[in-house]
Amino acid sequence: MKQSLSFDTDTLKPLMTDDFVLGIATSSYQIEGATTAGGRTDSVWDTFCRKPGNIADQSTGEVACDHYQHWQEDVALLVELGVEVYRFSISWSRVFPDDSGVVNEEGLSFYRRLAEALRSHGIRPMVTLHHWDLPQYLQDRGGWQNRDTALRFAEYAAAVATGLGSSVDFYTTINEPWCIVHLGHRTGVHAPGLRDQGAAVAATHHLLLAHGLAMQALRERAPSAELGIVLNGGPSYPYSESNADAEAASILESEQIHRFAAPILSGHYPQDFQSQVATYMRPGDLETIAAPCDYLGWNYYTRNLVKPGENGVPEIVTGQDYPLTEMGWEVYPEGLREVISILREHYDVPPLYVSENGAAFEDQLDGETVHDPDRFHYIQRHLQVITDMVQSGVDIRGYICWTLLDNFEWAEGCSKRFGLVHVDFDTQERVIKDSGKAYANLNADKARIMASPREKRIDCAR
Ligand code: IFM
Repeated sequence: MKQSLSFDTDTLKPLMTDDFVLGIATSSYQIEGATTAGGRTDSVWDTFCRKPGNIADQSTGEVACDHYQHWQEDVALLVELGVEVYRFSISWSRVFPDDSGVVNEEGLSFYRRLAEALRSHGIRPMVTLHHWDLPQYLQDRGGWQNRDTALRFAEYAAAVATGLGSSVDFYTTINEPWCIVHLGHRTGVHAPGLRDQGAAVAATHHLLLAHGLAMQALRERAPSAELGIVLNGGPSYPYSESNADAEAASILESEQIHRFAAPILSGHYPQDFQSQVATYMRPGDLETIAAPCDYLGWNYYTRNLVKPGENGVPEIVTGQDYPLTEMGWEVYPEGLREVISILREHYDVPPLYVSENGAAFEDQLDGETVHDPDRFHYIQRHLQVITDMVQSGVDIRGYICWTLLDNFEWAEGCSKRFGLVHVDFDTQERVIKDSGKAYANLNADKARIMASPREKRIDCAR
C-alpha cells in the first residue's frame, strides 16, 4: 500500500491568499482532436504531423484527448481538482477556417460554452490566442515570415474578444514565441519545420508585432480582462568551461529571454539583434510591441546547458548534474528563481504568473490508481521556490501547472506524459494521478483557508 502524497500546506502558506491563484493549463492542438469537426481547417501542426519522421511515435493531434467531445467531462475534472484558473488556448482555424474574414460561429461557440461552464463553477478562464497552431492557409502565404499574419492575428483577437465578451478573465496573446521561432523556424523540429535563420528573424518581429496589435484589439473589446503574453526559458549555463560554450550560453540567454522581453518591456531590441531585425521594422512597431501588459506569464521547466551548434546556433544539450525527466530535462527548481532574477535585473517587470511548469515522468499504473511520485516532487519543489520568492517580495500572482491531461506532446507525440490526469488514448478513459489528487487537496486546503475569517487567516500566515 503506497502512502498518499500531500503538499505541505503550512510551508506553502504565503501562496494561500486572494492575490495568488493556482491553476492548470492545456492547449488546443494538444488535447482537442476533432480536427475536421465544426468547420475547423488544418493548422501547420496537422500538415507537419503528416510528414513521416516528424513525430517520434507517428501520432498526431487528430484525436489526442478528444477534448472537443469530452470537454464537459474535462470541466468536471477541473472542478474535482479545485483549480481557480484554467488556462486553455483557442484554435485559430476553428474561428477563422479560411481567409474570407468571416467568423465561424460554430468554432467560437465551442469556446464560449467552455468559458461559461468554467465560470459557472467559479473557475476563471485564461485564454491563450495562439499556442502554435497557425492556420495552414496563413502559412501558405508565408506564415510568421509575412507581416500580414500579424494584422490577421489582430483581427482574430478582436473576433475572439467580441465573441467571448466578459466570460474571460485573462487573455494571453501568444504562448512561447521563442519556441515558435527557434524550434519552428530554425531547427525545424516543430511546425512549420523550417531551418532558415532569416525566417526566424522575420518570425520574431512579426510575432511580437502580432502581440502588440492584439493588445490594442483586446483592450478595446475586453476592457475588464487582464492582458499579457507568455514567454519561456531558463537560465543558460555553458556546457563546459570552454570560452566557446560560455559564449553560446550568453547568446542563448539573449535570444531566448532578451529578444522577447526587451521589446515588450522596454520598447527596444537588444543591441546584438538590431541590425538583423531592422529590415522587417516599420516606424511605430516598437511602440506597438511595448503596449503595457497587465501581467507577464513565464513558463519554466529546466535550465539550459549550452554549447555552440551548427551555423553558430546555440545548442541545448542534456545535462548530467541533476535528475532528468522523461524529456531529458534536468530537474532544477532553482533555475526559476534565477530566470526571474534576470528579468527583474533588466526590466520593469509587471506582475508575474508562472504560467506553465510540470514534468513528464513514467507513471506506474496500479488498478484504479496511477502513482507518479516524481511529478509530485517536481511540482512541490517548484512551488517551494515560488513561495520563497513571494515571501521575499517578488510579485508573482499565480502558479499554473502543465498540464491537465496526458496529451500530444508535439514532436514527441503521445509518448511523453505530463498530465495530472492519466489518459488511456485507446478508450479516452481519464484517471486522476496521485499528483493530481495531491493538487486537489492543496486547492481544497486553500479554499478552506480563504473561506475562514480574514483575521484568522492573517494570524495563520504569521
Ligand atoms: O507541451 C508543452 C507546451 O505546449 C508548451 N510548453 C512546454 C510544454 C512541455 O513541453
